[in-house]
Amino acid sequence: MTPKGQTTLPKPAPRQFDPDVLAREIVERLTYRIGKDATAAQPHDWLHAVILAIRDRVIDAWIDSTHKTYEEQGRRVYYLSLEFLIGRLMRDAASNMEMLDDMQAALAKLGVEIDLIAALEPDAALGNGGLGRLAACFMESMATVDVPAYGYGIRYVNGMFRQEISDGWQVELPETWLAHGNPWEFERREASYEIGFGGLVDPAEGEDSGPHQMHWNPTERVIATPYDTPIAGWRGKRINTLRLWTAQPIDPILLDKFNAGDHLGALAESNRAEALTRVLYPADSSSAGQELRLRQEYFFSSASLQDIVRRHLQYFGSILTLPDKAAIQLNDTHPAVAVAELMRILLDDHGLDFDEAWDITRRTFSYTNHTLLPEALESWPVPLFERLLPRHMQIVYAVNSRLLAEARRAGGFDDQAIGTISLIDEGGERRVRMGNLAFAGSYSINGVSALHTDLMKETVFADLHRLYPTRINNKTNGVTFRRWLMQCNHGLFELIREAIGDRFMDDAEALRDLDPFATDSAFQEKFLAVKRANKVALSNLLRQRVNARIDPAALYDIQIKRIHEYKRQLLNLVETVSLYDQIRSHPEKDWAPRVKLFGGKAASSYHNAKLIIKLAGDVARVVNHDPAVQGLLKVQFVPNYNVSMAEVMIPAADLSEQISTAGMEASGTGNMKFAVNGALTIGTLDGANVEMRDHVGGDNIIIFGLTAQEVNGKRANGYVPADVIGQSKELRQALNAIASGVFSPDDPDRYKGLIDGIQTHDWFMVAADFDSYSAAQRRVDTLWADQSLWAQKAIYNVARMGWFSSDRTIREYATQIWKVL
Ligand code: 26Q
Repeated sequence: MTPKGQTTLPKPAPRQFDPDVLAREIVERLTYRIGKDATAAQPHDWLHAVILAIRDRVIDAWIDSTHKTYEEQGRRVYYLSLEFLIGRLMRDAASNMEMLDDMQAALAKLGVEIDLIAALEPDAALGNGGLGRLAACFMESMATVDVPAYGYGIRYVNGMFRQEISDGWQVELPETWLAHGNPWEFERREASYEIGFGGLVDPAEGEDSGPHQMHWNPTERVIATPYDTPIAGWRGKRINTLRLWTAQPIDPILLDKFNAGDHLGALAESNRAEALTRVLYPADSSSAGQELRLRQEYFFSSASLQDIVRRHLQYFGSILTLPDKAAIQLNDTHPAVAVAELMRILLDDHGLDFDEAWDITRRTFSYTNHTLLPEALESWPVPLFERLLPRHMQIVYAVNSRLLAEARRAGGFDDQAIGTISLIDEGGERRVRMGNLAFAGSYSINGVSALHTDLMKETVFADLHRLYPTRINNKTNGVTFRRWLMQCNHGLFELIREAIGDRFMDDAEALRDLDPFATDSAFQEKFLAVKRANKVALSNLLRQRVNARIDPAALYDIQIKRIHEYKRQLLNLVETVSLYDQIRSHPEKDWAPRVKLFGGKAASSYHNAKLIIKLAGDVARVVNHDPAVQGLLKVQFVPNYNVSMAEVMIPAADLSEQISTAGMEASGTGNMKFAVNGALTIGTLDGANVEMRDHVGGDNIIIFGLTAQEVNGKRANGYVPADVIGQSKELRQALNAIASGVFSPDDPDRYKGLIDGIQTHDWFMVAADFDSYSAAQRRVDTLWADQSLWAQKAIYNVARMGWFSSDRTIREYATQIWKVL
């Protein structure tokens, strides 16, 4: 590579921003890259050509960013995540490069409709839900606030499955997002690494080998090859890299086996390697402990660590300065094995002594926790861990003995406390606790909302927190306002600009300037008109997709997120059934016309979640066919909810359902997206809802239900759901209707088990919160009748949500954890 400043090659001419120039660039790419002329081009070809035209401009800025990072010689951030839920990139990149309007004009000159081709871009759905989407928002915000950062992950061939609904049941189908190629990515074969599994460990030989230096001889080796995607920050200020690894067999045809006639054996080896990066594991109700998942975690952690160390040595020469130049953020425990991998590299490859290696490791890593659910905390059976990663198992034991000795020295930790601090869970089958490993190996451990962070200190990490009281800190989540306001809600974006100018485009907190407009009736009307247009757009899409007819005049009440019992789609459905009952009993009351929309995927093995989807469809069928509630209540399950669907549904929402059992949703981020788009939230005091209430004001959010503390108290003090059910006629009727087969005449017992769970233990407090939720919904009805007041509250939400920009979150990480700004 030619170092900067000594280049003798001519630089490309600076690109112009002009529709005519752009149109020419698009046609050039169509001709010379795709090999077609404008008359032969199919819509997909146009999309490809447009992406290449945008990409080339991104690349100019990418190269500049790389030079800048190099010259600054500063600390870099490495964001390790098994998930990046990016969605589409075309509009995002064009908008951030400030060429979206010109692109639209250029395409118009060519007779191509930008919206039509934009819809052809597949979603990059390399994630399950909130955690993966947060990583995507963070990548964009890190580029925006000028943090030199690399995202590291896996290039899954099959990301999140496509959900079809067949006879009301979820069916999972593979999504082939790479079928037409991926014009955003660059293969970097020169940056490949070898990754080992299994085998034996011997003491290292050689005179100057340290006592901790070992030689690991894996039986199985695969190659990790990266694909780089540029991520453009707002106004193209900085372009960072998302580096995703793919697995390949060492020798694609294993010549010796092949020559020996064992063709199948050779292919089996190759399939085994490629299987590593084939599928994204679904977030399940529990961490199942699948061997392939641990292989994925190690594969990507090792490749990323080798890459980070290689880059560090290339730039800075000495491994000892790694913590000054690299901040590695672990997105949950999924990459926690990286802690042991860095130790292995320091001990075995660089010959450091143990304390020195541990000191470097603990100054390099920081860890974000995203869940308190005990069943979702990752742990691996010791025998599996040991067989796959024998050297790492030794390191875990060695770290553990020091950790426990430290706790004993500190005093105040009885055997039980020592047991919870240990990296090994000794209750039953011995398991490696990845949360404790990540905690022990990090200088910072953060939760994702104020409440969640407090609960971390009191529950899962109580004893580790006592031992290391300064490590846990809070970083409340945020979302990127470029994608989740400016791009997805063009109408609202323009309305805001017209009112308060452009400042909010660079500083989301400037949305506050909108506050005085909340009580301005002319502005309220414009706001409602924008909302109405967004509802019409959603209505049209749903007519086209699922042949649903939903009236844009009705209140759009939306719950979209992964299907999980703690998120309580079931509470919403039980309330829907109860409302249906009440409307039929009292048709004379002036009910607010409502459309209840549900969307979300269930993990394929999560029985109750799949049953909840089926129930939504069953309730929809009955309600939507009953003339008694025509025009007053409609229910629709929207299939295959994904990032692109969210971009249409969120701007169209009047009411956002954020109704998890208090204490169980770490943060939520959909809650934030709805509120900045002018929906009112009906929600519990859970996750970031608590802080949203503080920001938008208690009058502008509808809060109901038990607090986390009350949930805890009830669970501890022998809560009897039957008592609550006995006291609520509405609840009793709704539960009985569902359990007795009113909505499932073809299989009357279908929901017996589901409802039985509420009647017997009600772990998720559906019965306990029902009356409070139902009353809150009736307050919503009353408020809806006053459209001016409704608009006022909605506008206050838009004006006061600026703090929830992921730019703010990233600045906090950058200044308080990574120390890079
Ligand atoms: C673990 C082991 C094996 C297989 C899969 C998994 C796995 C995968 C994904 C476990 C969990 C996840 C995803 C978790 C997640 O999305 N958590 C959400 O993170 C958001 C961002 O912080 C929060 O807003 C949500 O509250 C939290 O639920």
